[in-house]
Amino acid sequence: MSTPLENWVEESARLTRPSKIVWCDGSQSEFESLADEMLRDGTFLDLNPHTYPRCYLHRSNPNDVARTEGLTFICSTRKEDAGPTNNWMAPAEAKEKVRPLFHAAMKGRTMYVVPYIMGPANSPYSKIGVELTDSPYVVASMRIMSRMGKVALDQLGNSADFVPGLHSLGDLNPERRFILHFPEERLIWSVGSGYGGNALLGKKCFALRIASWMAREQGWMAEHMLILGLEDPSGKVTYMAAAFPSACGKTNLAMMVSALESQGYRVWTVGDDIAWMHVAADGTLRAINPEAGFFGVAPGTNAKTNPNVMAALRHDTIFTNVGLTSSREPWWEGMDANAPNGLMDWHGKPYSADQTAAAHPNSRYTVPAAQSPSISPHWEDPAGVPISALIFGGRRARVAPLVYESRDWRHGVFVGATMASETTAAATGAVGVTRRDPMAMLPFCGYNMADYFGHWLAMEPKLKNPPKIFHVNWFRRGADGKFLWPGYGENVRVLKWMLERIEGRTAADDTPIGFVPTASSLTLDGLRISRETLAELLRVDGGDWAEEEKATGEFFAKFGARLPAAIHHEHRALGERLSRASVGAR
Ligand code: OXD
Ligand code: MN
Repeated sequence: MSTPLENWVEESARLTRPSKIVWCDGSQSEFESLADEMLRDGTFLDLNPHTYPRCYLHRSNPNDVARTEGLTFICSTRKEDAGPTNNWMAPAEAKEKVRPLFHAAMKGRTMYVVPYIMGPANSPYSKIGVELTDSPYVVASMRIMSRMGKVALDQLGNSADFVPGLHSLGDLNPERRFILHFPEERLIWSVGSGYGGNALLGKKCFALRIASWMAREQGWMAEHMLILGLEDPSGKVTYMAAAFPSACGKTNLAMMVSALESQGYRVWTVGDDIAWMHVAADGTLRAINPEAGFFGVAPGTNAKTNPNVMAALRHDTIFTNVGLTSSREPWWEGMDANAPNGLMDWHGKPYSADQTAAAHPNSRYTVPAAQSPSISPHWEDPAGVPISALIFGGRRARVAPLVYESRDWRHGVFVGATMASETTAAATGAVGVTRRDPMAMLPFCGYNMADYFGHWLAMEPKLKNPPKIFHVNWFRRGADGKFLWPGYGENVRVLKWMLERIEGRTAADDTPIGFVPTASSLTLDGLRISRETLAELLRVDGGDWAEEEKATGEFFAKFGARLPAAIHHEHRALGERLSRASVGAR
């Protein structure tokens, strides 16, 4: 008798017609033979074996360098279940349209069967997926990003309890590229792209889009959040999870080297992108990192912005679309001041200084999480880590202060739902376009976001001590357009304030938007920051917030009657607090 997995592999092979089927075991020797094959056909280039042992460079097709949100669909039976912020296709229509693209797509190629676990092996919170792919680069990347191979197959046994994902590079033509999610069947189809977020199906497709749907049904949370532990001088570690839209420094925060290390405050990394959070029997919220590696943006990464990852990626790392130096080392903008002589760009052409970039702005490193010096001793704890704070953040030149604490869980959900980030013209410091990105889940929520807010609200009664919810903004600018806050390792000062709020040990001002630190409650010793700068960082501007309140109302209107009443209520309450404060100020 064949197993459900064998049946599906067979059915998919009938459709895609590979010349060979290989079941991956995840071993080092399997990886080495895949790497050799990729070195032979040019998919991989080897890097300097002395300075970057067992590291490879992959150059993708130039039309395939990023997630393609416009080609990403939620295929729920009812359109309203996908909601106004997702692309939608009816399941039957989607299959009819995309099945022909899979037809004989693997002819002359190998189909790899890639079983994987999202989450630590043997955790009750982990889940199994199986990806069928014709890309050896995807196989090699999945081996870093998940617990892949025999370990997953052993855990699965004969069960049908896995998320199937069918992936083919197709012809890499964006006209024939589709990333489809069938949440009711828990099925993923991806064709026409080899890029990480489109092709490593465990990551955004399963661990966020499909998992968010499952999490709502099953009463847990699948979030686009890093997880870190803040150690205090007594050795106690408090865990926090944080959601930021892209380009807000999530990986850097998760892997931060603390500026307060001499005072005994240190940051441990549990995860840099995704958190699966469950309510444990004791009523605490426990988080696991479903991934096993970091798929991080390379440009801007250097010894100052992220020393831990710079140390991690010196061996056993795959680089994608970065530059290559004459000594066969990876290079990208922001790694050091000047491009070295003899540099090749990400296309493999000699780099010249009048070019915009040697590395693609979305070039990446794929590195095992365990290689980071900051990795938490508990990062693979099957029970997860207990979460005491949830943090939302965005890039706001104005409006949001450095940090504030929500009044309670419900207000915190509202704060997450109103999250936004700006594109700024950095050179002039001009304020750019604000993109609403609730909980940083806009591109990743597998269902109607109004229901998603409802799900967040519904978690509260299940939690004995709901985590405090904070909002941060490292990106506020002064009148001269310059950033007011130094960021990076100094952000630990803000985490320390949160810790003291959690422990009820520090002061805050009660403002219309929530609790903002008093000027003396932040630990600022060793940091040169003027009283005026600090005041500006913490200022809640009535005019800016009145505009913000209006803009969030317009965003919420998209969801119509499906928006939970509690979100309306919080929106109204904010408006009332703001008008009371402005009357008081007159
Ligand atoms: C993202 C990523 O795009 O993590 O958010 O790659
Ligand atoms: Mn992400």
